[in-house]
Amino acid sequence: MNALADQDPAIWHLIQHEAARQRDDLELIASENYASAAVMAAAGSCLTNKYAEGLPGKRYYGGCSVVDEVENVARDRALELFDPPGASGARHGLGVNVQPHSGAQANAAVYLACLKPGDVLLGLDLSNGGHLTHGSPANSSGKLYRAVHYKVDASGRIDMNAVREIALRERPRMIVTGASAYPRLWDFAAFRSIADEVGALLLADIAHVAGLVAVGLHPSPVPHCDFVTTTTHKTLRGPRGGIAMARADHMKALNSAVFPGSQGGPLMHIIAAKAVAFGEALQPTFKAYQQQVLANAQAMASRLQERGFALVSGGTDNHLMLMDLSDRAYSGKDAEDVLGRAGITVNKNTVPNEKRSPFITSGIRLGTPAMTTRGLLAPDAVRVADLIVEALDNREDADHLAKIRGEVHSLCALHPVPGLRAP
Ligand code: DSN
Repeated sequence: MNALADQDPAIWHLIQHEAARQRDDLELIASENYASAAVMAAAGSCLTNKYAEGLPGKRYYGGCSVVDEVENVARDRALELFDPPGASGARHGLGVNVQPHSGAQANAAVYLACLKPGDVLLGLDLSNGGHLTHGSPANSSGKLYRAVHYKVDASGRIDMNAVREIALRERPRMIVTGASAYPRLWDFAAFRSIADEVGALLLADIAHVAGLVAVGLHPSPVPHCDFVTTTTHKTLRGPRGGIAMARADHMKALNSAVFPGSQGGPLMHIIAAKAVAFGEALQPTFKAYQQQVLANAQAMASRLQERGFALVSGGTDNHLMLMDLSDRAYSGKDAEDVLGRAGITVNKNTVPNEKRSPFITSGIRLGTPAMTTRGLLAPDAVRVADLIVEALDNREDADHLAKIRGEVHSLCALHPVPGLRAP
């Protein structure tokens, strides 16, 4: 950082301000986390200088012997995490491409690998917790393919009978599981059975729950799916990025769809950082971390409900929850603003049967991965839930919000972010 401070103080100062924000405020955005200093060191390394189009051992540039090794380590560790040997010692034979720059790129590559324009894609509706890349008309997945959607039922859970009915009617070429805002477990075996019935391929986008899947705290899609994609930065706690995995018979098409199909040179510094993060996730401490992520989410969800707030689906099985503010006089956007003034960072989110625009919304999404990385425990999660309620109840009172912000900052100061140096 000294070189940056000397050469470009403007950017250096902005990075210091962002570091202070990340250190001082409480991060509850469910898709964010704090990468370790080791992950950030790899991401900030000289590997950023290297072009390496192609795959290890088969590149279009010279000088790739070192980055070949880096990419092989990343691939081996990813498979060790997501396709470890079972009780019999056998694996499911998955392949992995660690080059996608993001989860969206990973999904686009999967579609490119096995769909033709106009093919039917069935995914979870965006306003019911799905993701833009699962067939939203605003995304290439909804422009290139004929997207149809399943929704959650009145209880906020995916109704597999309804999914089957839609699949039988629409005959999708691909069914997509996964979400950005779904607090419950995915029944991948049930999706497999529907996919088989209609002759569809099955993709699991586990971007949100990848860390939980890696340690066995969420069912694994690997035995059931043709493709599995994930980001590497959410519960997995690595650098911003994506990976795409597939059964062996799809790997050639998937690799070509990543490069040259949809990307150019891989970001070797980020691939190195992914390898470091996968190495961290293979440590026993990572399972303890994920157990605490769940314990914190459950403590926070229970407390919010005790305090009279509705949660979509009535709780959570994973790292996130959705507060449903439909019955309140304020919107998700209002709540995001109020909590921001109290030092608590969240994002507004649509809820099922949303009546407001996606820019306003009737919900907020809360997640525990980042607060757990900084060492907060279940009693802290209960206190945070109380502070959220207190802030929302006193949303017009600037002094009260400032007082809550003080308590949030004190709590955060007691739990420094590993990887972010104190000022
Ligand atoms: N934007 C991510 C999230 O917040 O869930 C999904 O890509």
